[in-house]
Amino acid sequence: MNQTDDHAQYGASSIPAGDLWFGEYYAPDVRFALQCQPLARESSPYQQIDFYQNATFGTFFTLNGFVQVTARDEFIYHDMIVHPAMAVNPDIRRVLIIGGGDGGTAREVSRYPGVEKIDMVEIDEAVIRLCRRYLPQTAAVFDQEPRLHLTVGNGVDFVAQAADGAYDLLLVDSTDPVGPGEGLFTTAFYRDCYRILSDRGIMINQQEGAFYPQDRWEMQRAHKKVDAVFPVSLLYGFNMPTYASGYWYFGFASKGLHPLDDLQAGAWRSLGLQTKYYNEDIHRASFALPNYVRDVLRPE
Ligand code: AG3
Repeated sequence: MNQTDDHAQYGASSIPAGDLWFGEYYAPDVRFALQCQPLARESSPYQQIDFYQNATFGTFFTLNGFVQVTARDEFIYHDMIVHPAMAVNPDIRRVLIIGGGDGGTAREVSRYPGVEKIDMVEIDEAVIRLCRRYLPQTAAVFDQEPRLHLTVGNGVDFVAQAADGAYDLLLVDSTDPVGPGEGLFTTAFYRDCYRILSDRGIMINQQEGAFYPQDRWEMQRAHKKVDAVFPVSLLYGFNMPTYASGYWYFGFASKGLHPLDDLQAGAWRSLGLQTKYYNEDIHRASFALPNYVRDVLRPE
């Protein structure tokens, strides 16, 4: 199980201070661990939520024992979920974020003056509430951004009810396809995503890792389904120190726009946004996939 070591549950009096470790299993015999101070634990109707503090990575939280956000490396994930699509279509005005209850994705979208509305649907109010309290670095946007409309609800239903062509950009900032994130990895959901996007619309979705068997299998399943619905469907990767193997992927899907052929590098540069991970070279390079990842995606 992915959680704080059994022998080191917080609150247990026998634990010497400073010797508590959060561990996440990447495989039955492989575990990544962070020394931690517990900050909060809550079981919501959807998942178990834990917040911790680590000296190197700062505040971090896990859902069902899987690391979601750390203060130290969240900039990489949030740069990469937002900026590549914005650089391909600088005319994006209407954005829908599904999941992303920590606020990091909304924060990056909110940096674009041309964006007119940011709708966001997060299923778990507890994630939003706890991030507001413990992770203002990502969650402050909820109290600062007038273009943001936050709905606590089911993203699958929201997308099913949205009008055709209602959005220019969909950002699916989900957990893994087990638990509340499951419905966000189905063909029916991707069909609705296609339908509610404008002709120049883009969908970016969290698409797992390729190294460990469980992640690889989930990536393969997700990619197959997106690929069956969208004419353009590619993967791009980024270095994520606190996710399994240190490398993670997003899917780039669209009705026609190509992430490299249609890159508007000059237009994006002229916005003058300061980014700590994303740049034009990273944009291009992130779509280059190692052979073992290509093999994962190749239709049998
Ligand atoms: N969303 C979850 C990314 C996948 C985490 N999975 C894992 N560690 N196995 C992160 C939310 C950031 N806004």
